[in-house]
Amino acid sequence: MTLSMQPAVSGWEPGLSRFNTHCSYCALQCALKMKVDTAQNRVVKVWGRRDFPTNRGLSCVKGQTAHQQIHHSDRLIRPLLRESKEGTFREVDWDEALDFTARRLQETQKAHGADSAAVFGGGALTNETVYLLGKFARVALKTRNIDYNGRYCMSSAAAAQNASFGVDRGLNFPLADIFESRCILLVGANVAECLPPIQVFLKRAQKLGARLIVADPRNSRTSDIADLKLMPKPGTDSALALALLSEVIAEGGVDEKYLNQRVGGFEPVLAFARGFNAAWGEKITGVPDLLIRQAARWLIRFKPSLILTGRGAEQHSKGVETVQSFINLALALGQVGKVGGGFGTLTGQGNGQGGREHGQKADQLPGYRSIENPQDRARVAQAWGIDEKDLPQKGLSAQEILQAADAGTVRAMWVVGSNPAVSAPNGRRMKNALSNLSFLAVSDFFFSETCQTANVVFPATLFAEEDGTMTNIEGRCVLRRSGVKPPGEARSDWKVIVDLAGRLGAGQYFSYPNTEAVFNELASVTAGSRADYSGMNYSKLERNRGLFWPCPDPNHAGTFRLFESSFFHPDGKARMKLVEYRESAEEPDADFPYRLTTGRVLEHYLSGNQTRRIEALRSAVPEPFVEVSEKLSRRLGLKAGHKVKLTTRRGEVRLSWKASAEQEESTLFVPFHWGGEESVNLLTQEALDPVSRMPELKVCAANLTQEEENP
Ligand SMILES: Nc1nc2c(c(=O)[nH]1)N[C@H]1C(S)=C(S)[C@@H](COP(=O)(O)OP(=O)(O)OC[C@H]3O[C@@H](n4cnc5c(=O)[nH]c(N)nc54)[C@H](O)[C@@H]3O)O[C@H]1N2
Ligand SMILES: Nc1nc2c(c(=O)[nH]1)N[C@H]1C(S)=C(S)[C@@H](COP(=O)(O)OP(=O)(O)OC[C@H]3O[C@@H](n4cnc5c(=O)[nH]c(N)nc54)[C@H](O)[C@@H]3O)O[C@H]1N2
Ligand code: SF4
Ligand SMILES: [Mo]
Repeated sequence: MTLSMQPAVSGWEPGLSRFNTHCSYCALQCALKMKVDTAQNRVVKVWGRRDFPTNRGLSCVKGQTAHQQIHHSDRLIRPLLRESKEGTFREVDWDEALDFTARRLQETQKAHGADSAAVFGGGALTNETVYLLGKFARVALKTRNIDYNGRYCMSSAAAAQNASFGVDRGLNFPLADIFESRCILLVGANVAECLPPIQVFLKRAQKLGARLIVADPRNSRTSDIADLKLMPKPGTDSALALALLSEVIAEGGVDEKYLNQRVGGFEPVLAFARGFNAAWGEKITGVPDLLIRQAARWLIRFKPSLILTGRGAEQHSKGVETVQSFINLALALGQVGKVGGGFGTLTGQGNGQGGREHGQKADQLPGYRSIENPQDRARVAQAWGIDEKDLPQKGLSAQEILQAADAGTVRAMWVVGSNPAVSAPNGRRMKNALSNLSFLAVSDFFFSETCQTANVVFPATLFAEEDGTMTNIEGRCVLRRSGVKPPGEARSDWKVIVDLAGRLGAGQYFSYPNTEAVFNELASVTAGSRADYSGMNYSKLERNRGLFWPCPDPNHAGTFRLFESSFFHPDGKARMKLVEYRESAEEPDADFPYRLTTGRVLEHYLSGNQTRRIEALRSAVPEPFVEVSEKLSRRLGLKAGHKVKLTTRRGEVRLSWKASAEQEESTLFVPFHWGGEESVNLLTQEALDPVSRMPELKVCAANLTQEEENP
């Protein structure tokens, strides 16, 4: 495979070359250029590419330091095999690690059935890896149990968009469309810290005349620039959406012509919403009725108006309903499909979008095909050269796989690109579940908390060490080029999949010279599907700065906007869904009077296994904290510099605290980027959304007390 290395920079910097790549972290997939000292195989400089339309030269502190991972002394460079119960490991060669893994997987499956082995993937993996991982689970391992960390991330938004629009592409339009918006409502999204270039774009949109409304129980860095702040109690967003819809109806803001032409099922939803108003909304959400009415008026008056949701609205046991209730609002306003208006959801992980399209989800086959649909099954089985009857059925979701490990029905697992020991809710039980497995293999480039319970650890390559494609927040598939050689014996995930498949006797289905060949197979398997990549190839992706799916033939330029003329349901219409407000799984009570919510800070990424190792990021935010409203901190007599004790029905954690001036008073916020005794997931709960199987990561009942001893 040729690298996109360019020749040494115009002669005056001998031994230096440059290559184009994309950031290792979030869904923006900021386009970066890296300068490499070729003799040392070292990246010496990084900058954002101005010619790339998604980030326009911007990048955040994580992207700017992402290359420090490459040369980090903590890199895993040889496979590790556990040699004792206490968790000591020895380095082994690849053959030993792979032979051992294949043998243990086979022994487990022989004794306990095919589904006793599970695969747990991630949204940071390339499309090629995700595609192969899904194929590996079904064809080589023959298990139905494969799922991924996107269950904790995009599953509610995805299920809601599928139900309402017939397809799920996080944003159904290019990001640059927000410059056309005149009103933007962000619900439970802190883009200033999580997707920082978007904060810059929002400011620009404001300069161009847009009003920004932010719904967040906290005073986030994003709400700092809001023209209107709504601070709902965690878990009450669907009531906010219903109150907004009722006010839009009362103000005459419903676009009836649009509804008649483009939407099905709206009459009962509008009739139901008429029974509510802003005063009811205030009772449930705590947002003053005046502000709810003002927000509704802005959404009507300042068009195009756009609604965007983030995990704050979605990571709930009613996440799907909540997203649907905001889609109802956007449809009633007649905005979905209009440039600068409508509805979208902000995908989080680097390949959170492609990761849910190409088959590592329990219910999905590549191209968003359904594993439960006979035609879809037949099509994919034929492409893979297997009998449809041999294709396993739908399996367990991510949290349910871990629960099955706890129960002893899943006994062997391979985790690729996830750190559930930190990121899964009800952490103590989940750690037990991982230790309960009779065999655990983990692929990572840094030794994670999940590796601690592994029997085998495979050293993986990093973003700049292997070519592959990622599908970004917009639905734009981009080619991420490599420009440095991996350290030691680190091996790309896709190669490890191929190696293991061979050892499991399925080598004939996994014969690829490089990732480009994998991509070409993926693209052809998706032909005719909803997420159709069949008109894409590596050189076309590179020439076009990525391509939006569907892209059904080689001459197709990609689909920038999905819903301009129709939706993806057979009648071409979107659907409204009647959503009644219901309470969260745990509401505050006398023992646990507050609402604990969780999320992120700018400097750290997810379970923190990557960013806690980068000095500039670690020192900026070295430890977790709980953010408390100023009022509550005074009421509780919290002492500056002293730790506090945060308790829920699942456990307790000691933390520093910070006061926040305006925060909704019942809300306590903790970032989740740390493991061990500092992990906020020791406190979170497992209540799952009935449709998406998303756990309720964004709210549970909690108590907070001052710790007596000094810090
Ligand atoms: N720096 C950084 N950036 C990241 C990531 C990271 O870990 N670190 N992760 C990436 C990933 S995978 C994701 S999914 C995205 C997540 O991006 P976001 O969804 O923006 O991130 P969160 O901080 O989880 O939550 C957003 C906001 O929701 C608010 N919130 C909490 N509960 C509720 C509620 O009930 N209702 C409402 N309306 N708001 C609520 C929180 O106060 C928080 O400010 O970020 C991506 N980018
Ligand atoms: N309380 C609480 N919990 C949450 C959330 C929350 O808001 N609150 N958010 C949830 C969300 S949205 C998400 S996305 C999940 C994420 O949860 P995790 O899946 O645990 O997230 P990461 O930390 O990205 O884990 C990825 C691991 O794989 C490694 N890795 C990264 N890229 C690759 C690769 O290409 N190959 C291999 N082999 N390894 C790789 C990293 O070093 C890291 O150890 O957390 C969820 N958990
Ligand atoms: S973390 Fe996200 S916003 Fe920051 S540089 Fe990387 S892709 Fe861009
Ligand atoms: Mo996520």
